Amino acid sequence: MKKAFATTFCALMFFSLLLLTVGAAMAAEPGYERISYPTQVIPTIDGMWTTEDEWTDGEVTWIGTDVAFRSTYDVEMTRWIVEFFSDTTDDAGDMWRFCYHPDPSIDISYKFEISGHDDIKWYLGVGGGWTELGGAMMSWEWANSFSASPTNSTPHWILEFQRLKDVDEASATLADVWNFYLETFDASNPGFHAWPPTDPDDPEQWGVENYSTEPIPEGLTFGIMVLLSTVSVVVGYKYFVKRKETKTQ
Ligand SMILES: [Ca+2]
Ligand SMILES: [Ca+2]
Repeated sequence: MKKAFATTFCALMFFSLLLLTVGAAMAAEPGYERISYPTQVIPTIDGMWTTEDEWTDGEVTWIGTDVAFRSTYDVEMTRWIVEFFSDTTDDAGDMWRFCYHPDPSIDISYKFEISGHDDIKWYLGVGGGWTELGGAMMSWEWANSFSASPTNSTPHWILEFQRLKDVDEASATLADVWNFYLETFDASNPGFHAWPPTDPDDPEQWGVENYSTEPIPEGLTFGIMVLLSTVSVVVGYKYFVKRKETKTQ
């Protein structure tokens, strides 16, 4: 069993190094690298946990204790849920903001701002400036609601969104690894909640959105408050392997 464990650990370390190597393709904020796991349950984009297991296939990334978000990917989509636990008020000035730089090889970014929970604007960024884009967003779908969830029984604001990976009428195709920024704002309780807590106008200060080809390890599916580093994935997998070994004894 020790040999099997050592082999698994070495394999995970090698896999982790691969992730780090791929993730270094574009400059990013140090220490902000997260992982999307393959979609196990295709979510309904309705702005809430539609079923108890809808998002247990995505690892949790926390912004302090106020916000948590998860993501998954598959051949068609990248899919996301954001929960703003401390926002329990409906204000016209509330805002969700997310930005991404889809491909390290091109100088194009996108920014989305949802204000007052019903008005979305999206922007094209080139060389540090933003230009608002008009028209429908055929490749994006989003919804938010004021709901309780399996993670918190107190109703709070929840956002779900998803993006087609390869079909987009107006934006670039997603690379395997890309830079990402997320920010939430509660007008009743102003404060800066962002991942990373950096400049939303500078893609090289955003985090790295990486991926794993393996389903999420069991030990990472619920309630673990970790920053998603490569080390945390290795530790999580060790926990998973240990539990599996215990079950078979
Ligand atoms: Ca849902
Ligand atoms: Ca609010």
